[in-house]
Amino acid sequence: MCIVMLWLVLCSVYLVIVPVVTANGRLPNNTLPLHYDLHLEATGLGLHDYTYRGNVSIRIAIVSDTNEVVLHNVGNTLKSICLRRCRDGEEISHQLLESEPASELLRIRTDRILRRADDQVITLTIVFHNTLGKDRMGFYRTQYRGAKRIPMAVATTHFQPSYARLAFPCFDEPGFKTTFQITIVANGSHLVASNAPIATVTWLQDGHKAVRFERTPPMQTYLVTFLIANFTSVHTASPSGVEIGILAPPKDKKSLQFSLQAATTLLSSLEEYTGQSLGLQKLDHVAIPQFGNAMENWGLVAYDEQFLVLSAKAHRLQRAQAVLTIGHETAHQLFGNLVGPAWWSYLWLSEGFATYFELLLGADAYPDLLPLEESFAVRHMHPALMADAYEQHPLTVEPLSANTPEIETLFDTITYSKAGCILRMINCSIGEAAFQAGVQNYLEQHRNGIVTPEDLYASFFVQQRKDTPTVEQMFRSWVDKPGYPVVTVERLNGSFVRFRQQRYHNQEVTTQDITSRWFIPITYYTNSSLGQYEYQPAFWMKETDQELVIQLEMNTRDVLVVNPRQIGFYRVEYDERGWNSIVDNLTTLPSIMQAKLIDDAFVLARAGLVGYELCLEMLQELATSPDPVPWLIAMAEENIGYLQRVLQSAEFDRFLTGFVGEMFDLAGNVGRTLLQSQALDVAYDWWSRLAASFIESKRESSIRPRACLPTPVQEVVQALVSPDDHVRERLFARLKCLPKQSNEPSVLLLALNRIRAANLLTPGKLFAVLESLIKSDPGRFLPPTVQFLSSIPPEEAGPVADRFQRLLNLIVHEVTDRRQAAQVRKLMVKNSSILPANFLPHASTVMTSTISWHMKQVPKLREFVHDSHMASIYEREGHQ
Ligand SMILES: *[C@@H]1O[C@H](CO)[C@@H](O)[C@H](O)[C@H]1NC(C)=O
Ligand SMILES: *[C@@H]1O[C@H](CO)[C@@H](O)[C@H](O)[C@H]1NC(C)=O
Ligand SMILES: *[C@@H]1O[C@H](CO)[C@@H](O)[C@H](O)[C@H]1NC(C)=O
Ligand SMILES: *[C@@H]1O[C@H](CO)[C@@H](O)[C@H](O)[C@H]1NC(C)=O
Ligand SMILES: *[C@@H]1O[C@H](CO)[C@@H](O)[C@H](O)[C@H]1NC(C)=O
Ligand SMILES: *[C@@H]1O[C@H](CO)[C@@H](O)[C@H](O)[C@H]1NC(C)=O
Ligand SMILES: *[C@@H]1O[C@H](CO)[C@@H](O)[C@H](O)[C@H]1NC(C)=O
Ligand SMILES: CC(=O)N[C@H]1CO[C@H](CO)[C@@H](O)[C@@H]1O
Ligand SMILES: CC(=O)N[C@H]1CO[C@H](CO)[C@@H](O)[C@@H]1O
Ligand SMILES: [Zn+2]
Repeated sequence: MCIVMLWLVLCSVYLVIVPVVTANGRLPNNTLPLHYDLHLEATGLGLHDYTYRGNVSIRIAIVSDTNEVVLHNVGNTLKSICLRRCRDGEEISHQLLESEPASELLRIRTDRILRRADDQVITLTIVFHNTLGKDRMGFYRTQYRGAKRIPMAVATTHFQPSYARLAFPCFDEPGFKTTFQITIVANGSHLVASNAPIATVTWLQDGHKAVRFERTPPMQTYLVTFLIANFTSVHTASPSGVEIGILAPPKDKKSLQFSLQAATTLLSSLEEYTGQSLGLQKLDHVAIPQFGNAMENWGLVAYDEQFLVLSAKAHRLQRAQAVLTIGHETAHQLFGNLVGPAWWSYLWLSEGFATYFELLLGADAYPDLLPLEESFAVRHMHPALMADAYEQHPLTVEPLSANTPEIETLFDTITYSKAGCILRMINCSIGEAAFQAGVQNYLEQHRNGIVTPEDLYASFFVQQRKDTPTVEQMFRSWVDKPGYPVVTVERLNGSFVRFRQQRYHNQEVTTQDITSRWFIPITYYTNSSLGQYEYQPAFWMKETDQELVIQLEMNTRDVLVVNPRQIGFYRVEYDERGWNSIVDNLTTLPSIMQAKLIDDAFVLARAGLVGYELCLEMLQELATSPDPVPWLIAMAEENIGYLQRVLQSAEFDRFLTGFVGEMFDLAGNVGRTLLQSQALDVAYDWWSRLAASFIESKRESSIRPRACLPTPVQEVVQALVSPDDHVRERLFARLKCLPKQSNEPSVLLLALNRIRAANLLTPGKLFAVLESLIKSDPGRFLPPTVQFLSSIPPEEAGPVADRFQRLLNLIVHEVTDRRQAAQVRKLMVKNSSILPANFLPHASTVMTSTISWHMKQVPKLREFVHDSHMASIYEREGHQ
């Protein structure tokens, strides 16, 4: 049934141009949504009635003649569908072709052809109803404890990437930008909010109210949001006149000042850098119980409570995390919301800029809390180089089909951190002025529009020297293919140096790529060059240069460090003389250089390109003047952690304990910087791991290992299924500090089995959790993971074969002994039907070569450790 309305209002066509991106599962391009009127009623929320009713009326332009209108719908029960010509209200009869959960599509076939010339714009009105679920997708409910610990319900949304279709029928693809006029009917005593400011509130006779919001700017469906909760709020106006609000449960009212101030400062800083206004008169940030992370919903950003609710005594680490998260989401209001990627293939355009700006803005406003260079190195450069060493994906993923689980895998370290690193590399290569101008131009040109990477490239106008690549060439070189190079530096006579490039590989399980080459900005440090080439490249290696001999500004006796400031996205390998002079002078170099050098050394050692003695020598040097930045890098699980697992030597553990002790001495004083606090955290972790055998030392009294109480299975289950990374990390830390011989692996196994039995996580998410578990401490968590995987039947792993393969790939690289290798091989043989044909032989080669490497290296390293004074320092102090 159709209700006749004012059809003549707003029937004009104003087209957003949709680029032609076709791939599997995408919506057809002969219709184009222009505007939504969305009306939702959720009046029972305070009364344990979680149903909601809605109607949506979508104005749709006919781009080319068609007899179908296709959009998304999942889980909404449809009561009526009505199609009308906008111009005169003529009803268009139709039938429903498809509304199956599997396809997620709602396909409406019209009885006559819809004509572009004649019909122009039609209105599709759908009346539906649904229930607020609890699984943090779509329009869902959560709760917090109010006065007297009474549970209070909150209705909110999580739509990215494709869950708007769970809340209401819509064209749920990021290439469509439409305006939204939203009305929400709720209990009169609830706070109701959405993307836009409130336009009118109408009190209804039954004690409910209808809140009508202003029309939004053109925006994507994944950014739509609504909130119904009994929340409190604090507000302030930004210098540019935007009303900033923090919304939270009433009990938190006193703890919102820090985030209110941060949100205001960070927004001003962003507006100043970009020269762009927000496009909305208000920007609210809302603390949602158990949200897990944060989501940049336009004008009403959602956060887990920990990022907005900070008591006066909040730890620096929590404040830093809050600043970074608010900065990230604020940056998204321009990068992603105002200017949006046309398809998930270009997700890096929004996540890369948000990552870049979270630190740029954070360091600008809170320089003591977040030193820019060091924070970038620890937070982004190190993890991105680690992740990108495995065969994964390029930044631009094309083609990419409309498959939600596949799209979700793109929210990873590559899309966030690598993209942030590449943007920073280009900023430093072309200079801040040119970069900022390009960014401003990009936003200005595409305000309210959608973009592809080409649009970004075309926004830069840089006067190039003949021997440098264009900005587009720079970007494409790093964006269109996965991986990165290792640059080999060989000192020739005098100041001549030979540079070579080749792709860095982590002993790949899949094919070896020996042909990829990059445009590489070469920066360097020598004493004679007076800092000239530390940020801006001295020269470029081209994609055609496999090898290049160049004269640098340096004396024969100078130390040469290439990529000294960690700006280039590559690793550097030196010749023996180069490494030696670096080791001899290591402590005279700034800590950011030390960190890069030690990271490269460890990673190259793991790939067999240099010996581990080099790393140990460097550690020994660093121990004489410890600094948190190189420390954090050296102690990473992938670096020293790997070596410790391979060696399995009490003597090495003693050596490490000496090193950890030095770190405590450094970080033990008060007035710590953020990085020092983090370093101390890592030191605690190592201490508890190593402590088992040395606990009787005299340091014991001053350095207590963390409380390590046995964890009940139910708690492990809850932490594992939590969407919050921090909750999981805390669990891992707790599991890690239990003594190895305790029953802890079986607690983990029991928990994993329970998760599987009750289907608490999709197999894809479960594999992702297992991945993070292994990464956090392979020595401890690999065996139970392998044991668990052996019990998973094929039909569960099959549909997420990609993810399964990624997990196996990780496992294969972490195997350190024969017994484990045999178990993993068994797992792969049994599962060969869902693995690529060459996976098994390659994986076996990787494991065999790790083990034979192990046999060769271990005696040498043991000897090194034996002769080292570090172990003896420890002995002396420990037994005084
Ligand atoms: C619409 O999509 C088809 C393929 O599905 C393509 O051939 C055509 O060029 C597209 N048209 C427009 C206007 O984008
Ligand atoms: C909201 O909180 C106020 C004050 O505590 C209370 O009077 C009101 O009933 C609450 N409303 C709902 C819907 O829970
Ligand atoms: C609004 O919610 C409060 C608290 O749950 C409840 O007492 C009241 O009856 C509700 N009002 C209506 C009109 O449903
Ligand atoms: C949706 O329903 C409400 C209440 O019945 C009505 O006032 C409104 O006009 C409807 N909107 C549309 C677009 O049909
Ligand atoms: C951008 O480049 C300039 C040098 O032109 C540098 O001073 C600045 O720190 C760079 N920004 C970032 C975030 O690295
Ligand atoms: C050093 O080597 C470079 C390149 O191999 C050569 O061009 C140069 O003449 C040599 N210089 C000296 C002083 O030997
Ligand atoms: C570094 O260079 C300066 C001048 O350029 C010189 O005075 C100093 O001795 C050099 N230091 C070293 C360690 O070579
Ligand atoms: C710049 C610098 O400090 N260079 C020193 C590096 O170490 C060697 C010894 O190996 C010294 O001779 C250099 O002066
Ligand atoms: C898909 C598949 O073949 N899965 C097998 C993987 O290996 C385990 C045993 O290690 C089998 O139980 C699965 O059936
Ligand atoms: Zn983001």
